[in-house]
Amino acid sequence: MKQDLTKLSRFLSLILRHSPQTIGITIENKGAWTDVDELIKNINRYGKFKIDMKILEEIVETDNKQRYSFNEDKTKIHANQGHSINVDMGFPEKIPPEILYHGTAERFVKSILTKGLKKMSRQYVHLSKDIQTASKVGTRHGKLHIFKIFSGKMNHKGYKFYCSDNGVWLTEYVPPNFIE
Ligand code: HQG
Repeated sequence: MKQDLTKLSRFLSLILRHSPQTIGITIENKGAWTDVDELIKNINRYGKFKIDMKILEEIVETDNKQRYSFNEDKTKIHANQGHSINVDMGFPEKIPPEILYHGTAERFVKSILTKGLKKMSRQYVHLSKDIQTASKVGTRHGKLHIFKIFSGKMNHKGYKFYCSDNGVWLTEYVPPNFIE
């Protein structure tokens, strides 16, 4: 029986971004890398999924958001972004486009307009380069609301921006006056 790779990919997200202790592995602080052999061994030992190198390679290649990547010799793997555990991804600072978008749920709108966009449980606030991507992100939370973010103006004022390898824009905090 072919197992559901989407479910396995979600489980990988949980392990590589939020909770490596679930299967008893460790994640390096620098780059958030983890050992591939150990990951495979421990996922299998955990018992919920069956995985080998071929399946892991398939997930890395086909994941719809390109969430994961290997190092050069494929001995290590990491999630490209989205961590809640404290890791140093070493993202270089990058000049953002003038406008970025943030998709969220309507029920958060009032709070966001008062307090600004906060990173909540993650390491950064996540911003999207287009409305379509922001719609997908926001719909996960409920009735969609999309904010326009004046990222260019923020950057001019000294706010730093980063872009993950899979194209997600990241920043520490967005104050209300840069949100529309
Ligand atoms: C909201 C997915 C009230 C914020 C996506 C969001 C993304 C506030 C929620 C990535 C707030 C946090 C991240 C405030 C922020 N008051 N609510 N002051 N400030 N919020 O999941 O951006 O599929 O941590 O609007 O594609 O939704 O996991 O962040 O609704 O790239 O790969 O608090 O996760 O990628 O939710 O999504 P999240 P997000 P993956």
